[in-house]
Amino acid sequence: MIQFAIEKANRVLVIAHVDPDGDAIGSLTAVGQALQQLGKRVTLVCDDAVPQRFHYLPLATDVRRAPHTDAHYDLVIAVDCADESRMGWAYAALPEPKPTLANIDHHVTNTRFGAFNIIEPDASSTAEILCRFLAEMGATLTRGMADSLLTGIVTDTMGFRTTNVSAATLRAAADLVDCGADIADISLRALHRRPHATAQMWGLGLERMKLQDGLLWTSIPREALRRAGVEGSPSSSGLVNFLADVEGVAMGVVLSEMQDDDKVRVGMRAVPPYNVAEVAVRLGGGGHALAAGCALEGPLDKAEATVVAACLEAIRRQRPR
Ligand SMILES: [Mn+2]
Repeated sequence: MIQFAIEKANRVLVIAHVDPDGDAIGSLTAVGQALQQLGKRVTLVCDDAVPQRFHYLPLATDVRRAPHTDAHYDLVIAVDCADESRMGWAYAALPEPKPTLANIDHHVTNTRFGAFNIIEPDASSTAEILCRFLAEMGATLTRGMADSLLTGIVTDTMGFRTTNVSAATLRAAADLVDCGADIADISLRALHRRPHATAQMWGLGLERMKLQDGLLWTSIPREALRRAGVEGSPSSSGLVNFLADVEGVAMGVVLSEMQDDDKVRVGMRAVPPYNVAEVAVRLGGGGHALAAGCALEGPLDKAEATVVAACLEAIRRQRPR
């Protein structure tokens, strides 16, 4: 039982996935608050920095980029990670033998890599799973935890409009609002406000978009970002959602070169009945039927050719007759 493992543990390491989104950070900080309430020593880690727009969440500015090297952790909890590699160096760099690993996630592609696996593919978000699980752990819901969990639900459901939003999702969200979470404020900060760099990235992406047989995609070179003075690696998730919303589109894709390594980040969205999860998995990534992603080796034009061929093939095969 995972509850027993948590009860027994003194030091707990909680890891959110690389390139974190609102569900990753919301879940990470909610588990952190709950564990602190239970008297545990907690370290929260994510390989990549917490995006500025989530800094209003409790513990968000305490999230580290790497575990403490001198600490002995009794338990590792991965949140919102579809497979082991999504935890990045935070887990890979832990010395052997590694601590017991618990895996809490809602991705249908989850590889069940933990000793404990709480995987609910029907849940809208990892945060939705945690609404129940944190109570089972013995934690009492606080305003801060409610803000974290509602941020996870609101962002992963794009404001309660994805196909996996159920009555259970809305009931869980209602409980969080009852506990004081401000849904309008969270929606504005976590979903709609975006940095200027992100708007610049959209500009570069929209300028380069191409349409073929129901696939609308764009590919953004590192050099273009640099010329435009864009700092860091702005999230492309808003742009890829926008592409998939265009009339007549079956799949939207954004490829972007990372600023700090040679990888090409690929975000994919599908419009029902199309499915991008299988394309992402085939390319070494993962995700959901309607939202998935992967990271490919460069150069950018080679990655683009691979992704475009895989998506066009999937669209042909999945097209309803
Ligand atoms: Mn998620």
